[in-house]
Amino acid sequence: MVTMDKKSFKKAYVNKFLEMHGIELKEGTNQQKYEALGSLVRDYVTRTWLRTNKKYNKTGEKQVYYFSMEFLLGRLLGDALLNIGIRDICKEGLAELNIDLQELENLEEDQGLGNGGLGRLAACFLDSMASLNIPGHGCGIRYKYGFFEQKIIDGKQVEVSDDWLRHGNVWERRNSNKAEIVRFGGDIKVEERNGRLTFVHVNYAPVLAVPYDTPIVGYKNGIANTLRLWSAEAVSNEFDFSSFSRGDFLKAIEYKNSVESISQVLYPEDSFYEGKILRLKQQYFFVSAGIQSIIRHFKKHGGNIFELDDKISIHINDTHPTLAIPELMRILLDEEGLAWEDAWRITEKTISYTNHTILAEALEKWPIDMFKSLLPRIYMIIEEINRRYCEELWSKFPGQENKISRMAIIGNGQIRMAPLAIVGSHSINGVAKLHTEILKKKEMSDFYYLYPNKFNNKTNGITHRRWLLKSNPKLTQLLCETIGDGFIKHPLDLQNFENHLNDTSVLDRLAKIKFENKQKLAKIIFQNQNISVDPKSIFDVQVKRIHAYKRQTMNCLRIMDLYNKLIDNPNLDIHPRTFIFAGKAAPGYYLAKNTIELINNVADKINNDSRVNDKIKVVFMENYRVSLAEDIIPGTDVSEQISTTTKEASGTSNMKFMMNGAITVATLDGANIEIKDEVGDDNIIIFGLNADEVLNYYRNGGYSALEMYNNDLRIKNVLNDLINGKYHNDRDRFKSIYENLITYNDEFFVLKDFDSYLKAQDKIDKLYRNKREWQKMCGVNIAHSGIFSSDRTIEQYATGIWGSEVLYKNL
Ligand code: 26V
Repeated sequence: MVTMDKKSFKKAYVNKFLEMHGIELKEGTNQQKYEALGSLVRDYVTRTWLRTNKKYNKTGEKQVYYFSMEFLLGRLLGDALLNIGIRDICKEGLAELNIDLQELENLEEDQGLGNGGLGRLAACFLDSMASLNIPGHGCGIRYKYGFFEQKIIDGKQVEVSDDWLRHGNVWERRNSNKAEIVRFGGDIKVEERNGRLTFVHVNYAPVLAVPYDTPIVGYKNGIANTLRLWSAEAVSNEFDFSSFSRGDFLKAIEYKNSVESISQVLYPEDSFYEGKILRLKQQYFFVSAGIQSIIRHFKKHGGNIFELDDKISIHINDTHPTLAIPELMRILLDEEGLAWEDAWRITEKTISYTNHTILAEALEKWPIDMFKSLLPRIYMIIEEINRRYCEELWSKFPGQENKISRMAIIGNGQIRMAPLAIVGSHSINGVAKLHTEILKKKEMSDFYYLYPNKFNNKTNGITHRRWLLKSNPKLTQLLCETIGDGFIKHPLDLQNFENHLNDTSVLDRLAKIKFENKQKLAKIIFQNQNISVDPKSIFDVQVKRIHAYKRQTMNCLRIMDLYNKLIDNPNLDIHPRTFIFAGKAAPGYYLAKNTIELINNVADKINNDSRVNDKIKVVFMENYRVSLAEDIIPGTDVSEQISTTTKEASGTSNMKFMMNGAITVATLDGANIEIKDEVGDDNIIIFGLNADEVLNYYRNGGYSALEMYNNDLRIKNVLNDLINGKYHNDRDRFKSIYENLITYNDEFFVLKDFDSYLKAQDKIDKLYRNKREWQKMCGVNIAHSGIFSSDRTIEQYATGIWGSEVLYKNL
C-alpha cells in the first residue's frame, strides 16, 4: 500500500514525464503519458517488491511456484493502481492535469500470453496469492508474440500476430544476471566417480534462459510477488559449445534462430494436441530454467536439500509443465548426488498437479524417438520412474497386463504425460465438483484406485478485484454503500447484500447501474463493429473460445429459429434482445472457424432486415481478450453457459457474469452446478441433458440426430437454412456444420438439447418482463458470488495442497 496525496502524486507525475520524454506534459502524446504513468507506478511497486523479497529471504517461509505455459494477465496498470490503493488519487490528479485515466489505461497492450480459461485462471491465482500474503510466484514463458489478434474480414476470422512488446513493457525487469543454461540433445556418458555411477551430459546444444520478472501486487497489503517469464537466447560467442564448429557463420545464425524460436510464439491451440517438437522444447525450456533457478536460490539462502519439500511447493498447471518431475529428479540425482529413493520422496512431496480437461484430444503424449534425442537424460529418468512404477503395478495387479499397459507412463512408442504427472505428484485436483468426480470415476479411475488419497477437488475462482472492483466500479460503489467495504477483503460478506433486496431504492440503483454499463457496452459495439444496439433490449452474451463442445452453434441455431418465428409472426410478443458473441477459434480448427462465419452471416442478414430489427440484433465482437471481457461482462443481462454436460471442466466466465449480476442459462456442467447450488433453482435457468444421460448415450448409444431432425419442424427448418442459400450464396458454405449435426450424429447433443434450450430462453423472456423479480434475481446472484472469489480457491490450495500458512485469514 502506498500512501500519498494528490498533490505529491501530481508533482511526481509531471517530473516523471519530463524526465522520461524531455518535453512538457502538454506537448506529449497519450502514449507518452501512459508510459510515464506506468513507469511511475512501477517505481512505487518496486519498493514494495524489494521489501517483500527481503522479508521472504529473512523468514524462510515456504515458497510456492505456479508453473504454467500460460499467464493471461491482460492489462496491469489499472490493477496495480487499485491494489496499491492510489487509483482515486491518480484519477483525480490526472483529471486536474486534463488527462483522462481511462484513456491512458486503454492504451496499454493486453498481456495475452494465454489461450483462455487455463491461462486466465493462472493470472487470477497470482492476484489472490499476493493478496492473501502467500509467497506464491509464477513461472512461465515470455512469448515474443502472444495469442493472435483476431480480425473479422468478410465474416471470417483472420489471424494477425500479436506484437505486444512493440512499445516496450514497463512492468517487466530483465534479469540477465539470473540467466540459466538449458541443455538440449547430445549424449549421456556414464562414469564412475567415487564408487558411484554418474551421468554426464556431453555434446549438448545449450540455450540461455533469461528471466523477465514482473511484480504481482497484493491488495493494499504491501506485498509484491514475482511472475518470472523466461526468454530463450543464444549463448554468447564466448561460450565454448561443441555442437558446431567455430567460425561457421551460417550454422551459427541457424543455431541462433532455432534457439530464439523457442520463446517466439504461444501455441494458439487449446484442445487439440499435436506432438510438435517446438512445443516440447518450450516445455522443457521453462521448466528446466525455473527449477534450476529455484534450487539455486534455495541453496544460496542456506536451504538444506533434504528439506526442500518443507520449503518449496511446485504446482503444475495441467500436464504442460510435467517435465518438472524428471527435471527435479535430475538435479537431485546428478547435481546434488542424492540416492534415488530420497530424490523421489522429495520430488513427489514437492510437486502437485491440476487437471483442466477431460477431452481426449488434449492429452499430451510424446513419441519416444523425438523425446529421447531431444532430452536424453530426462528420458533415462522417466524410463526408471516407469520401471519402478510398473513394478508396483505388477505387485498390486498381478496378471492384469491390459490394465498395467493402460496405466504405464511409457507405452505404444509414446511417453504419456498425465500418468507421469499423477505418479510424480502428491496431489491431483480437478477444477469443479463434477469434473473431479468424472476424473475419479471415469477418466482416471485406475489411478484413483491406486492412489485414492492423492485426488481432490478445488473448484475454480476468479479475482473479484479485477472482475468486480476494477471492471464494475458503479456496482462496487453500491455494494460499499449498502453492505460496507468488508467484502473486498472477505468476499463471502457479499451475502449481506441479500438483506437489501427488498429495498426498492437499491433495486432501482441496481437496474440503473446495469443500464449504464449496457450503454457503455453499446457505445463500444458501435465503435468497434459499427452496429447500433438498444441498451433497453436484453443483452444475451456468449463469450469464450469457439469450440464444438461449448455449442455456439446451438445458440446460433436458436437465433435462426427466432428469426423464422418473427418473420412468420411479426407480432410475436417478445422483449427485444441483442445477441452478443465473441471468441477466437484455433487457426487450424475448421469447424470452429466455420461457426464464426455462420454467426457473422446470420448477424448480417438479421441486422439488415427491417422487419425484425426492433426485436433482435446479432453482434460478433472482434478480438475477444481480457480487456474486452472487462467491458462486456458488467453490461450483460444473460450469461450463456451451454456446454454439453461433462465437457466443460469448470468454466470461469460463468462466475464473472454472476458476480456482475447476470442471470445464467446453463447446463448442469462444470461449476454451473455449484453456481446453482449457491443461488438456488429460482435464480438460474437450467436446461438440457444431465451428466448421467450424456454418459449413458456415450457408453450405450441410442441417440439419433436424424430422428430429432425428422420430428421437430423447427430443427428441420434451421438445419435446412444452413444449406439452402439463406445465409450464404454458396450453399456448401456451412455444410461442415450441417454434416456434423446430421451425418456424424451430433456428437455434442445440440439437437437433443434444442427444445429444452428454447424453453429456457422463453423463461428468460418472461422473467425479464417482471422487472422487480429480475432485479432481485440479479441481486441474489451478486450476493452469492463471493464463494467464487479465487481467494477462496487459493486458500484451499494453500491449506489443502501446498501446506503454506495463510497469514491473512480472509474467509
Ligand atoms: C491444452 C492444450 C492441448 C494441447 C495443445 C496445447 C494446449 C494448450 C492449452 C491447453 C489447455 C486446455 C485446457 C483448458 O484451458 N481448460 C479450461 O480450464 C479452465 C480453468 O480450469 C476451465 O475453467 C475450463 O472449463 C477448461 O476448459
